[in-house]
Amino acid sequence: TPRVFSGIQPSGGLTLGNYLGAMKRFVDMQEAGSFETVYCMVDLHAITVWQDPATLTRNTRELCAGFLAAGIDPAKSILINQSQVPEHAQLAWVFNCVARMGWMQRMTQFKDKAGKNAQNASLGLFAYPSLMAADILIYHATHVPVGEDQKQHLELTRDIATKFNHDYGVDFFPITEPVIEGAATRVMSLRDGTKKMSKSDPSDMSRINMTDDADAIAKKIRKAKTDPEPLPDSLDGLADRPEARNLVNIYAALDDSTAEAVMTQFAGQPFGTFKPALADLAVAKLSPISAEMSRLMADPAEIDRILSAGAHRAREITAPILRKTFDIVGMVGPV
Ligand code: AQP
Repeated sequence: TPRVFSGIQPSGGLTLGNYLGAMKRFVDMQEAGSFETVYCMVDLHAITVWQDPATLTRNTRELCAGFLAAGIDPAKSILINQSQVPEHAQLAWVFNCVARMGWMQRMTQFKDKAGKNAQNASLGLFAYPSLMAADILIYHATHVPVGEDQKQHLELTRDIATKFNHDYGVDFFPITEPVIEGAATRVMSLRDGTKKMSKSDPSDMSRINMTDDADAIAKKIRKAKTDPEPLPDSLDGLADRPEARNLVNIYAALDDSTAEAVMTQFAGQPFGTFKPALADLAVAKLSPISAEMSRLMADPAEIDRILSAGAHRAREITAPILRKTFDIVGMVGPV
């Protein structure tokens, strides 16, 4: 069976963007059963930007609770924390020697995250896409469900696989396909319809956190930026209204529907009607997940046990692929 890999950083609390753009789709792929699914908390990626150690530990466990609460089943999927499967970082080193500086310099996420003072960004942040390529290819994964924002990194993963295969004259690493589909592959900030919803946005009002209670969710949706016009008659009328479009997309994704269907339901309605309906839907869908997350978080030892078991399963796949890579490169071994 073909294999799917995807990950989420424990760099803050989970947002609705991570849930709709990533986690919910991870669950769908697990349940579809046509892939072997590997899902990862990417703590090594998180530290490309400084993380308070105690907070990182907590965020990693909370993210694991989020995966489980959203429906990832460790009996069906391999669920791991990146640093507990050392082959990811080991393969990343090989890929650092395959990838070119110029490739990394073109990455828009690096430019966005490094900001004006790129000289002061960590070397890890610059090399981030090389580690991401290793995360995927250490499993020989062929399909990677991600949000729109990760498309460029996945193209780089393909470039690294192609160059490795070419440089060593092998057909070893597969060329992966991004899986970007659904109503909410890009959930935007509630304060600015042109910026993506993000864990690290300084404004908490810009995002819905998976741990927000019903009141917080309702308040954030009520205060979400919109324009004064009612919703138009059709989707075309939303073309220049990014904030309105975003709320329609969120509704559609939460309801497992399409933006077209939501427009049919709410055509011509004011936000005074649409926003409370969206808030009710969001609370109905998210509160069972957040309640389950708090239940799981009460027993961190159980979370650690699940992660440890996941790492053992993962290494049955990753250790042989790393050894074969080292053999191809000409490294003496095994130990
Ligand atoms: N707003 C979003 N809409 C749709 N998908 C999103 N993803 C993230 N934000 C949105 C998807 O979530 C997965 C994991 O992302 P990540 O944790 O690796 O980090 P990120 O993309 O950098 O997410 P954040 O929330 O913006 O984190 P920070 O603030 O730390 O950078 C990916 O599949 C991503 O596409």
